[in-house]
Amino acid sequence: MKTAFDLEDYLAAEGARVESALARSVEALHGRLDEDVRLALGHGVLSGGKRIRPILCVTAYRAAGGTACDERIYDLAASLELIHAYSLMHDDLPCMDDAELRRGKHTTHRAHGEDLTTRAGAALIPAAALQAWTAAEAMGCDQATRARVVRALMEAAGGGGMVGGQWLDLDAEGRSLGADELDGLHRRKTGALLTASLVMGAEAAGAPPEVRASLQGYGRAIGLAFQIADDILDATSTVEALGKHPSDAHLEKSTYVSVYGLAEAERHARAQVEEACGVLRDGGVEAPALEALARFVVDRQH
Ligand code: GRG
Repeated sequence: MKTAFDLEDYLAAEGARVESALARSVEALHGRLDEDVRLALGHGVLSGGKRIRPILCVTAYRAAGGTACDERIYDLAASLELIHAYSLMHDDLPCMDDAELRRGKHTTHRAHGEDLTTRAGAALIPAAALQAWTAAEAMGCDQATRARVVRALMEAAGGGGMVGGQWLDLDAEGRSLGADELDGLHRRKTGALLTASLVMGAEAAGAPPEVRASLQGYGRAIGLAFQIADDILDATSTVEALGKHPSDAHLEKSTYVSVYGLAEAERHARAQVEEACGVLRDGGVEAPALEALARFVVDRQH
């Protein structure tokens, strides 16, 4: 059904521009990595996915008044996806989740081997930081802004963010977590990079502090909603529909569904979406695309 804001068209159009940026990122590494490492890297980066983090970044950039609509903002946004791709490649390795399927395809180590996947994932981290810096420079951001953009990305990827959250997650396998522990873990593991997507867009647009804060608050709320929705899908969907195996239930992890039950987890996710939209309105950020994306986070089917 068509609504005032056509999210389906938006996701298709923005997703296509993100795909082009990612292809440029992989191409730019030609000659800078062994070719077999670059091919494994290309597998991890270019094998699909919703591309929600770069799409959020570009959308936040526009909502904050950014006007560049050429390749440069997509190159900046794609740096987030390079970090996300590395995290999935490493997360799927035998020493972590030992997954065979991701996005309906063989995981990168199944296709290219553990050795190349480990190296390709590691190569993506500095590549992402450099790409964020170079793209922000090409957009005309001054040095202080460029530093804040790269810092937002690396802080979200690091020990206080995604890596730290993953650490807690690995540590918690086979153990029951309380609600606060679960929130703390996922605010880092999943929420930090999603929040950075909004912050990087705001920084690149030169947003005033109150707009930046509002976008950051929106990011925190949808970050949690995203993980709750992930856990709900994990519990209610199929390997075929999700395109990934194994599920967290198989790995005996605490999830929002195991801690809250299905109905309460759904209510919790929707409350986060309402909070995200409220934070935007309170900050005077009028962005139908961000409101639609917040709803997509919990309504998605994979
Ligand atoms: C060695 C401790 C240590 C860390 C290394 C592996 C790693 C860093 C981090 C893993 C973080 C991780 C797996 C987070 C999952 C976040 C998440 C909900 C992923 C699914 O994201 P989607 O739905 O995936 O956006 P698509 O396929 O659409 O891109």
